[in-house]
Amino acid sequence: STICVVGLGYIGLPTAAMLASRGFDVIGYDVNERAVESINAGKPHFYEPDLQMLLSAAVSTGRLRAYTRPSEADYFIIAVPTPFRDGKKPDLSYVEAACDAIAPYLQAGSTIILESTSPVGTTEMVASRLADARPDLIFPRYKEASDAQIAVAHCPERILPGQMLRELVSNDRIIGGITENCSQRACALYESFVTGRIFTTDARTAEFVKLIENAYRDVNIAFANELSMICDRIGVDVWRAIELANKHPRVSILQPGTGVGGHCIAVDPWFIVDAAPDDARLIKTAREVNERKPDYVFQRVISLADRFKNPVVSCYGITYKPDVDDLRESPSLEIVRRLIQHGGIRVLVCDPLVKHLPSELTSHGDLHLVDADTARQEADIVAFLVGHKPFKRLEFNRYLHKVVVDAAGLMSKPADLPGVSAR
Ligand code: SAJ
Repeated sequence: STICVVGLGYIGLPTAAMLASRGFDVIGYDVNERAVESINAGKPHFYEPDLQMLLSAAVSTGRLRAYTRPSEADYFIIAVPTPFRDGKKPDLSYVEAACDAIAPYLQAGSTIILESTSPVGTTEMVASRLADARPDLIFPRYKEASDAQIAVAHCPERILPGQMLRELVSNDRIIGGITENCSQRACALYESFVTGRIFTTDARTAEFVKLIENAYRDVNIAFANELSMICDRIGVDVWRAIELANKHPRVSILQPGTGVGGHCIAVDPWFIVDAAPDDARLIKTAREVNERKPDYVFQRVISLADRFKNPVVSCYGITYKPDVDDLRESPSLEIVRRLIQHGGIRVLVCDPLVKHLPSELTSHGDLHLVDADTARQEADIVAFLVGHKPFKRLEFNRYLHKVVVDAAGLMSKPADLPGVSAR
């Protein structure tokens, strides 16, 4: 079969490369010319482990080609952004543009799969928008059995940045068709490469399931972040406390940090709040707790910095989470940004995963990327923001005489090391 992947970003590109490696004929479509060029040269336009290798193989065998226009295919997989604009409304313009772009290329037998995380009702919107554009084809109607020529289904992506290629294949998947037949037709594709289980449902349920997966994580991280702020106040090591609480067979608390970054977990819960503002109280509050956390960490650093005449603050880690190079919506980067804007502070950044600091920061500020030793030697205040693996091997004895804000729990000793429980 031929597959047209619409949107060659963080989800679309790994998906396209993986499908090509499985022998599908894959056409990638993206409006970004630079991304298309780089993909056709076999180079991903972002870092993800093993993607480079998979992509260059897919391109050199001719199984994957990228274009700035779609083309005819048996399957269309839509993987475009679905942002939440200005804290107000879900922005479905990329999905709408994707529909408008592929409509002329549909033919009897085409299956359209929306992978983008979407507010409930979006898959129905996709089906009716395409139906309007192509009155010559028979489209499925929601929950009605029909003799539709076209199938439309939602199959929300679930892959975790950092282990996308493995999760693309091994994760269980949810497929929600406009009709049962749509689900079955989408299933046929996913069955060919997914080793996890595939569950079918209706489109609205599938949309909601994806949203609650990320809201679940957000609420649970908010719980951990709230605990961390309470612990600062009462003088308890939150990391140790959580570790010990998690020894209970039915307790499994997540880790606090500088806040929740990335493009998904900080966005998707708003789709739920937007759909039911009076009822989604816990979900909304969790969002607010997590949104407040970068400011909370920033204020703690500032209150300590104020004790020094010309304070030097060394920030360890600026990515949105440990062990990735991704700076999108990073709460730790936000803290660095605010420290620079505050003025009067020399800010040093140590992040072994980041090659260059964003120009937005280096242009107007005294900001430097340094190694861990320099960061320690120069610092009046050390701020551990992200728990990258290399940081876990730092010699923390050398940091004991520094003023430390440890938002990543790097200096907290595990409770089950012999002897430390008496500390
Ligand atoms: N975080 C914490 N404490 C934790 C876990 C995470 O503070 O215990 C923070 C991270 O540092 C990061 C943010 O939360 O800033 C999100 O990180 P993440 O690893 O939880 O998730 P993402 O955004 O990288 O990917 C999520 C995943 N969703 C779930 O695990 C439910 C992934 O499976 C989805 O495919 C992805 O969102 C998506 O695209 O929706």
